[in-house]
Amino acid sequence: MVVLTTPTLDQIPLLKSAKQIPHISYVPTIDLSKPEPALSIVNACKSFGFFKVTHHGVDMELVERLEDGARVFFSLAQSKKERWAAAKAPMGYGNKCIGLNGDMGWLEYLLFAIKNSAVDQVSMPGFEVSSRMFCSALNEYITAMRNLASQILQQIANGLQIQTEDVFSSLIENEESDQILRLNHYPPCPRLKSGVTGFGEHTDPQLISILRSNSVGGLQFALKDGRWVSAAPDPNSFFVIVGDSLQVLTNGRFKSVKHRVVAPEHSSRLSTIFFAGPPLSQRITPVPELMQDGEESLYREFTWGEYKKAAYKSRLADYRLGHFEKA
Ligand code: GA4
Repeated sequence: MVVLTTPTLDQIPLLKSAKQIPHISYVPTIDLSKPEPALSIVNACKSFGFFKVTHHGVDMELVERLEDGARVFFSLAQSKKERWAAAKAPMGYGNKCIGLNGDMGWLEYLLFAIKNSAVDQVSMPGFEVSSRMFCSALNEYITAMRNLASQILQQIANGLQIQTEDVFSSLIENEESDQILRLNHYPPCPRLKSGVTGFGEHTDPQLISILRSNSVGGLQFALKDGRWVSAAPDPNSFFVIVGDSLQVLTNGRFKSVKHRVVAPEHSSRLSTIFFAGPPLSQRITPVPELMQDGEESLYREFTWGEYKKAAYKSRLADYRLGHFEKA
């Protein structure tokens, strides 16, 4: 029998000086309905490693359906939710424990591996009736996120003046592409402590991640100078986050951005993140068309599968690309 021990609040770390984190006065915002967003996207990736997209064409009714399903799931009895935990780790339901190496945060979540563009078998004990509807919302949402991610990656190739427009997007459009959908629920945190870590600082290993939340804030980004800023929630937009793999594919022209979430004090934060990764066998190496004469790769060659394996051996805040940098 698997015995699950749930960490208590006093085991969750506090974010240093989280209270003083100012709101970022300017979030780079890309209106996808306007012509030629490529250069603005590339500039945002270079200067910030994140940006927001508006007029993205994603059906907000679908977003609501997914959020409703998530709310129903997270309000199930703890014992029911945990029946969908250990057997699938690191996928499935998780409560306060993040990854496999002792990281903890003030949240519960669902992680879905995506196989052939759809969630890998959702069979949730105790959630059978709602799970069919939830599953179709999940799959429709995944399709929408994949299309959005492809569109953004194509614009990135255009903005970098790479002739092969699909050089990045083709990596995530393959049936074998390794993608994850994550639903995070941050319950209001008892006011015993403030600045409790919801999800600790980290960079995402994939190419890009697309994050949407309800109207409860908490998301923070590290700027280039190391200062942390809070991003006001914007339920109608999507945040796009540069991941480690895109850093390597651009030979460091883009940097993956550190981000984290501070636990909410009064209301529940719900967020959904789509992580766009390539097939496991894909070599992650700088795009030749981007390299200037005599420019060498800053990284040793590796496949996405190798990077992912190394990521799962690391702690959340580790600088994972360090192992793959050339001396
Ligand atoms: C960070 C990005 C995604 O949420 C995630 C995370 C994964 C997990 O929660 O299982 C990891 C983390 C993330 C990077 C390092 C390892 C793996 C937790 C952790 C400590 C799903 C992913 O792909 O990498």
